[in-house]
Amino acid sequence: MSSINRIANVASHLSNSQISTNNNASGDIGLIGLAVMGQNLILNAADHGYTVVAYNRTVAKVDEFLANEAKGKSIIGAHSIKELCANLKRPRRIILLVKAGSPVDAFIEQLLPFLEKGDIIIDGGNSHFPDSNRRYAELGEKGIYFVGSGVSGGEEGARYGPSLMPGGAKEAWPHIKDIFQDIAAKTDGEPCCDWVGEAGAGHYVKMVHNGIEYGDMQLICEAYDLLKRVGKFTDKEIGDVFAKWNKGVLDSFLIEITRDILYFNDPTDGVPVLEKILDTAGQKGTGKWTAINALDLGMPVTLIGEAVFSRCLSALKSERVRASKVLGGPSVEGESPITDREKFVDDLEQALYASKIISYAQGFMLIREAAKEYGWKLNNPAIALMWRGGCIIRSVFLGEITSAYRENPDLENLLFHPFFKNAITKAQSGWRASIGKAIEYGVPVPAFTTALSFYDGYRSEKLPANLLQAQRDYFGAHTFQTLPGKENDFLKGDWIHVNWTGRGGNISASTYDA
Ligand code: NBP
Repeated sequence: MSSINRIANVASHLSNSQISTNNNASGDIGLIGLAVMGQNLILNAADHGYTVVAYNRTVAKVDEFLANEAKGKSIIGAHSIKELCANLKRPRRIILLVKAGSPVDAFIEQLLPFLEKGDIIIDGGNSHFPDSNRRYAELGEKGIYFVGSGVSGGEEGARYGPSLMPGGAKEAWPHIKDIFQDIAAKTDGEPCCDWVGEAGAGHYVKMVHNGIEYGDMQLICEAYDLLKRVGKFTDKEIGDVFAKWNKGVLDSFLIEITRDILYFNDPTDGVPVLEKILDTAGQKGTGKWTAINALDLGMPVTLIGEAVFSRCLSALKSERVRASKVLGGPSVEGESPITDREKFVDDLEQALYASKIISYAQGFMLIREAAKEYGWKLNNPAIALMWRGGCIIRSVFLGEITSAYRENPDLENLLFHPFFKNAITKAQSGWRASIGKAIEYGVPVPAFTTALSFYDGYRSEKLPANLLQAQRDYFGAHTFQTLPGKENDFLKGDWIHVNWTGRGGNISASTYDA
């Protein structure tokens, strides 16, 4: 038997004439990593007429795949890296869909002896963007084009149309554009995939996507908690609320699956499965990366930060159980205090919507700052469009964001766009009322409240940071600047230190921006 197990082969329909076919290889694209994402992406590409060469570290999985899911499709199994490379048209295009971290570097090392200048390595895993920056630079020196591509949409997305966020060596884009856009999700006929930007920009944007996903999920959880603990709604009733919301401004994948989760009962006793799940959340780190990067760049991405911390708090289950026995505070025992259930639900919808607007505004603020910091030219309308379909945060709402950035790609802040400015103005009373109820009855809503505090802070011409500066100067001689026109003989110079106590000296600390 040939070492290459060819199941079928269809003529490549790649329209890109730049792809040289000077060897006899028939593989349009190679893929390493036959776990859930890799297998489904291969099947997706094969459905679109591409011939895919598949390889996996545990080689037995190649044969298993070929004998089952891949049977009869334009998929070639390779049993070594050498075979994989030998079966690819030039420039070779190889996608890695393996566990992020050292496995990616290990495969790059293994691939290099079999690659030629101009070949393309695409990392489709959830890699941290600094790793992608490094790989882009290292491979660039060797004449290999590196693309770090965010892939979102889970198993089903990979199979039928994910959101793809490629960035890295721009020279690679003409060679992968057709296949990427063919296999990506489509929204109103447009592919949810476009070139993001340089170096690790694709993985950066995927990281922010995941951070926003954390935020959206936390907001939904807070709405559920309020409906349950204050409204005393049953799971079925909460499911009905989400079903209604999914027909309005909140129409999105996450609202839709939440509805389905709330309706899902254990067949053995009819009790909602949700009520049997331990309330400690896990995380794989992309939300944390986003929050850390926001701190590094000095951007107030507060909602994602709260969403990450909420998961951390949830993980302290045994401590919370002990605290619940000793720490007092308001709670609703017995009947719900809510008399107008319809208004309660409508207010909550507005709270969710307004908080979500803030979260996306913060996410795009971070992307804007990253572009400045890392010297990337990022395509904001394309980013919004890529998130519009195929991925976990897909929603109707992202269509509005796409339009806003198409109108003005350099929009300073989403909140300045008339659509979002009006939406948040309209949502405000319900947003504040919902938070008021949560505080009154002792239900934690960190994402709702941080969103509102950000909004109130962002729209404040004056914040109490004057006092903060005074405190810093008082104890550390950190100096301060005065408001325009307030300089005088006592307060003079660019950076001023005051001897607040009469005991300190006149030496100031070096200034710095925090
Ligand atoms: P996994 O993240 O579970 O990775 C499985 C693959 O990695 C297998 O091919 C496995 O080979 C290989 N692998 C591992 Br594990 N350790 C390795 C090592 N030390 N050296 C070489 N190969 C190694 O698969 P996945 O869930 O399909 O995800 C693939 C990538 O896509 C990941 O980066 C993930 O974060 C990302 N992603 C996943 C999703 C999702 O919904 N699952 C969504 C979006 C992105 P083996 O078969 O020999 O063990």
